[in-house]
Amino acid sequence: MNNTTNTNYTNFYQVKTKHKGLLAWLLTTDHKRIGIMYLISILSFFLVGLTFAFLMRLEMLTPGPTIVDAQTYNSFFTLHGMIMVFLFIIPGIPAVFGNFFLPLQIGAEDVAFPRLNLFSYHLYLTGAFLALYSLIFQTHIDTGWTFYVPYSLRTGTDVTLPLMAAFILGFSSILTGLNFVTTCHRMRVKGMKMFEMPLFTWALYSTAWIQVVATPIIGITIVLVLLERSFGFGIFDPTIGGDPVLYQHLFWIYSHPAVYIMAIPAFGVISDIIATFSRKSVFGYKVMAYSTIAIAFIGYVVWAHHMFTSGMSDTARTVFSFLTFFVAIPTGVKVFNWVATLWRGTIVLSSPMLMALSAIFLFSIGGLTGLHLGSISTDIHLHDTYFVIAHFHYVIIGGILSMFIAAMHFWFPKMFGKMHNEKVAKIGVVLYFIGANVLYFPMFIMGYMGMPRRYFDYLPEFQIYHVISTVGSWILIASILLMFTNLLIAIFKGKPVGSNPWGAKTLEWTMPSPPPLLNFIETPVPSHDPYDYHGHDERNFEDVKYIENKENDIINQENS
Ligand code: HEM
Ligand SMILES: [Cu+2]
Repeated sequence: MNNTTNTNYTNFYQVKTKHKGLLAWLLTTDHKRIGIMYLISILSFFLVGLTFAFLMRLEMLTPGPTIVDAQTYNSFFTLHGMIMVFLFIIPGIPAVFGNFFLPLQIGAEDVAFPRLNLFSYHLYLTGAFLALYSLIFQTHIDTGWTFYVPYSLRTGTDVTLPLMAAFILGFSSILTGLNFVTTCHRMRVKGMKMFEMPLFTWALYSTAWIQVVATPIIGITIVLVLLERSFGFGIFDPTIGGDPVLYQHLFWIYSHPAVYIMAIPAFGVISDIIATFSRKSVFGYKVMAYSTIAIAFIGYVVWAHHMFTSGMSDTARTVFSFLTFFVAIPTGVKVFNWVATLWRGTIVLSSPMLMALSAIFLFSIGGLTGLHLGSISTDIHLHDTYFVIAHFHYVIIGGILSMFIAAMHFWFPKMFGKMHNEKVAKIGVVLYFIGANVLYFPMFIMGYMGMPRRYFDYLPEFQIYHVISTVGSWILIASILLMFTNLLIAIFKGKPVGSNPWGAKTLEWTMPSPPPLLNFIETPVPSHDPYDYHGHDERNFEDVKYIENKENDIINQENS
């Protein structure tokens, strides 16, 4: 393999379009640039959400007011939850790494609808700025990220702008989903079958269907809340004949499938990383692809497990409890097949691999404690306590944010043509693992003892757990900032690398780093095993003269 440096051809950073400077980015239709723009935007909002997380944990160091009053604390968890869910983790892996790598993994020159893709990003930015405007200039929303009625109909804080922001962000998600479904069906290189796409691509495909089918429901629900607030139609408000439980059904009919919009892409990243650093193809590839689809499907029919204390009938609760246990089967298949892939593999403990291994462990704790909440008898005791907070943060921090960070480290050399300091990255991963457990495990105990969520005050017997948890939040946040800083430094000072520093075997690693503007100058030859691409194409990209001429032709066409 000839690891040429990346100076011999036009990579997508160097493209000369009719626009200059910032406009060359904001008006680009290149999927790689759109991926990078999402990365910058999403990480900026993640840091805002993280700041609220830090402040919340600081407040919880002592009973009663520590740094803020109760009303401000209500806004902290609402803004933290809203920003983290709608501006970070739902767009998350698909918007950044899906945009950058989906076409590269299937041998395509771009997504099916490049201009629509740019429009989706502009919608994301519009929604984000609406949320930011409300954050800076309006009285901070205090309803919780679930915007439950009737309180969200009555609160004097600003609900309208955050709801409109969520509505617009929903459209960005739907259009991205539409783009990715069509891209997987229509843009695969000639001869590549659906069951020859890597599992990350399968994960994006399944997620895209949830984005398209589930997101409109939260859109409608938000419109109904805004109409009810303005005109009092009596849809949700019980004092005028409305039904607040109807709102909960509509909200969770979207928001439970939405947790799979968050989780499934992370599963795809785990599969590609485990295969790369076990030096093996994924065990049970086809079953893994089917289990991704199965999780997406079953995820539609479990939503009411969030409402076991809402007064539902026993029959309905039993059905939803059973279906919730059912979704554990395809999820268990994934964990089993990841471990089976490791079995007798040649394990390389790189930072992405270390994070993937920690994710399998932490996510399993999150998943298994989901069964405590899925069984009616224990859920009645644990609902709305810190046990729930611990459960979904073990899933989110343990299995999803961790994989967003692992994806940043794994694909960094491909995106930027440079390598980061792996030693610092590994220290970051270990601190992340320790911080996450010290922060969230005490919350399981507090929840079992009855500590309610969303309370800014508590009884003295909970203080020791809150103190430990807050110290954990400092370790976790420090680890995240360490890893981000390490990568930021590497963008400017990292050691240049060739096309495949990890020795990975999916298609994107056969091309130069960063990739050429046009992606594939030579049409790649599809491989039956998506994790066995090294034999084929690599040499084509060394034909620099040919690449440059071809590119200049196209750039001139574009500028003419
Ligand atoms: C990394 C550091 C983080 C820390 C220290 C943290 C801490 C917390 C705490 C303490 C609460 C409970 C507040 C309460 O009920 O009193 C909370 C709620 C929440 N967190 Fe996090 N969190 C973090 C990251 C995240 C991420 C990455 C996400 C999602 C992507 C997230 C989503 C949520 C949501 C949805 C809530 C519920 C908010 C509500 O009750 O309305 N968190 N977080
Ligand atoms: Cu759920």
